[in-house]
Amino acid sequence: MTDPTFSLRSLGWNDYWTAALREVSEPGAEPARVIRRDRGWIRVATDGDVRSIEIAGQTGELVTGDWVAVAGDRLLATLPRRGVLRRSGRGGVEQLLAANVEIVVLVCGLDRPVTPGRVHRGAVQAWDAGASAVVVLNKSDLFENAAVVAQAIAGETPGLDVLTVSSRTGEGVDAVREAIRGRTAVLLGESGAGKSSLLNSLAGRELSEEGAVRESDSKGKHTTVRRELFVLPDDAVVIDTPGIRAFGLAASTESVEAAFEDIEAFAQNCRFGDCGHITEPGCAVKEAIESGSLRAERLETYLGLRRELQSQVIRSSPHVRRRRERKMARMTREGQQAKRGLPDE
Ligand SMILES: Nc1nc2c(ncn2[C@@H]2O[C@H](COP(=O)(O)OP(=O)(O)OP(=O)(O)O)[C@@H](O)[C@H]2O)c(=O)[nH]1
Ligand SMILES: [Mg+2]
Ligand SMILES: [Zn+2]
Repeated sequence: MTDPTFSLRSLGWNDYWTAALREVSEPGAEPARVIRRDRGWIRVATDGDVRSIEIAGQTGELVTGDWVAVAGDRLLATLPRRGVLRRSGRGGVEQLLAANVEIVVLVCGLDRPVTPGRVHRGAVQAWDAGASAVVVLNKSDLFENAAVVAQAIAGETPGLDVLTVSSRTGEGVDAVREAIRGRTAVLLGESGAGKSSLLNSLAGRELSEEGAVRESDSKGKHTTVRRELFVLPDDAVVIDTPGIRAFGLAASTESVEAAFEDIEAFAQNCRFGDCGHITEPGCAVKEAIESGSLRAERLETYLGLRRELQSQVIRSSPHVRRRRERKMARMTREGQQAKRGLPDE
C-alpha cells in the first residue's frame, strides 16, 4: 500500500516550527515529521511526500512525532522538542513513546475494570510531557452503566474530562474529535481497550488494524506493534500505540504533585515540612480526610504513585542512587542547621 501524502500544516506544522527550523538553516533543509520509527530507519512525511530515511546509530532517541530537517534521504537535524511522552519499562529503563504531543487520550475498555490509579498515572505521564489528558471510556455499547463508571472516574480525577464512547456504534466519538481538533494526540491504554478502533472510528475508515480480545478475560492480543502517526481529515494528528501491559511511571515528582494540587495545598499546613501523611502528628492531610474535604482513596493513589516514583528512582541507576543519597545527606544537614538556628552556607 502506498502512503497517502500530507501538507505540512495537516501534520501539525506551525509558526513555532518555522522558527525552530530557521535555527537549523542548512542549505536544502526540508522539514519532515517522523510518522514511524523502525530499527535503523525512520519513516517521515514531508510537504507532499513520504520517505524512509536511514538513521544508522546516530540518533537513537528519535521517536514518532519528532520534527526533523532532512535533505533528500539524509537526516540533518532533529528540531528541539516541545515535550516528550515517556514511560519507564523493565528495570526502570526509560522509554520515549512520542514527541511533540499536545493531548493524551487515555483509552479504557469498559469490558474490564477501570482503575482510577491507572488513569492517574496516564494523566501524570501526559502532564510530564507538557500535554493535556482526556479519559475515554470505550465500548459503552457493551455496558449499560457506562455513565455511572464515568461519574466515578470523573470524581476520582478532578480536572480531567471523561468521555463515554463506543468506537463500534460511533456514539460519543464526535466529542473525542472535538477534544483533539487542531492538535497532536496520542492514544494510550491497555491492549484490547480499543485504541485502533477509536482511531478508525475517528477517521471513518480503517487506518490501523484492530484485533479481537480473548473471551475469557477481555485481554487484548497486542495487535498494534509499533507507534505510528496518522493524519485525520478533520485537522488532527493521532499517534496509535501498542497496548502496554504493565505501565511504569516515568515522570517527575513535580508532575505527580501538580496532579494532586489539592493534597499539596492541605500539606502546606502539616506540622512537619516533610510530613509523609501517614502517621505523623499534626497532619493536615489526614485532618482533611477526617473532616470529609478529601477522599481517603485519593490520598492512597497519591501515596502509591509517590512510593512507586521513589522506588523507581532508587532502582534506576547507581548514579541516581548516589545523587539521592547526597541529597538526603544535604537535607539532613540543612535540617540540623535549621534546628540550631545557623544561617545557610
Ligand atoms: N463492542 C465493542 N467492541 C469494541 C469497541 N472498540 C473496540 N472494540 C473491539 O475490541 C477489540 C480490540 O480493539 P483494538 O482497537 O484492536 O484494541 P487496541 O487498544 O488497539 O489493542 P492493541 O493494538 O493490542 O493495543 C476488537 O475486537 C474491537 O473490535 C467498542 O466500542 N465496542
Ligand atoms: Mg491497536
Ligand atoms: Zn501531612
